Amino acid sequence: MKLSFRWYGENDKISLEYIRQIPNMYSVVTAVYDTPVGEVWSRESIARLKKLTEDAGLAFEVIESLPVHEDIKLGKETRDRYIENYCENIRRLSEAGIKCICYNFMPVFDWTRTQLDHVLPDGSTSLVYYKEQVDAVNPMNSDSDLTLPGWDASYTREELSTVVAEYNKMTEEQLWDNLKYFLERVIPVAAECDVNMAIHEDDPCWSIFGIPRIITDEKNLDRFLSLVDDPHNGLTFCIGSLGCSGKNDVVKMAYKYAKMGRIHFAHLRNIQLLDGGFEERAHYSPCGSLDMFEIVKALHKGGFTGYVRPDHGRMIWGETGRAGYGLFDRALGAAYINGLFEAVEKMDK
Ligand SMILES: [Mn+2]
Repeated sequence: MKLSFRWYGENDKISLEYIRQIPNMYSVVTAVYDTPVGEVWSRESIARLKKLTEDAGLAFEVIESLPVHEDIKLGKETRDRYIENYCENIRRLSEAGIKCICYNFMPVFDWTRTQLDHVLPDGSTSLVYYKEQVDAVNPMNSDSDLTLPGWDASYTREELSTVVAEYNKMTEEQLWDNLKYFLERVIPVAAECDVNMAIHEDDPCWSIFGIPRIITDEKNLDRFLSLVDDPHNGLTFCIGSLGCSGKNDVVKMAYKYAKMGRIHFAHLRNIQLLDGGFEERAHYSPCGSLDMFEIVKALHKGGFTGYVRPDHGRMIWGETGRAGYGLFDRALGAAYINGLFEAVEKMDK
């Protein structure tokens, strides 16, 4: 496995120097943040990221994310222009040495949580999702003061209502059609450039506000992989996203998709399942509902050799900053991930 760490570019308060000091750190996972969604990333911006990263002694091989414009997900007539831009971004990133691109196909909301600083019993804080709080929010009601922390602030309340209404009219099958249309045009370009596309599961892995969500479980991941049956059409296997449904057998899926050679990137994080939702927890298995050892063992047994990053961490030791993306707890997670991989690899010998 190639250990990596998400870095939000030059505005990230966590320096590349600090990231490099985490044992076994191989690469950063980053993106161009100066360009609106759907437009082509400039070669200068890509080159700058590459130079900063490589000068710090880290590899520049993974992008998270290359976002998909809403018109593509909605299947609008304007989508072809955005898909052409998307393909151009793949070509440019490939020229710069990128080997893996993470993206998602979640309508509007991306990841959703109800609170970003929930205090855990040990005084650390983490992101949580309580279903009853989500159910109390109506994004269609423009008078409502209620809002959720992950919402895209670039939408006004009215714009949000409009786009949610558009998705409310859409069936899951239509969203599948739009995803297929996108993949059929993008994957051949990725294959030509030898870049692995890695879709991130919906987080959480169920429908919210009546909006379709499809990258949610084993049946749908099977369907996704068969839409374009090419190894470049693969997964970001995010165990925290899949694991928020107790119905997903994450250990089984880890082995199955690794064996198929379709996991290009793994997000490792632990969550505690609750009756009405979940809480993000420390990475160590006993702190949550996921058996991290069994998951890593399954990935290894399946022949996984891709990129791994500690996904969200808690805020600990007084650190402040971007929720889920502090240095300390993610570094602890990285050290734990190193230990698990070392153990399963040596047990094999
Ligand atoms: Mn993830």
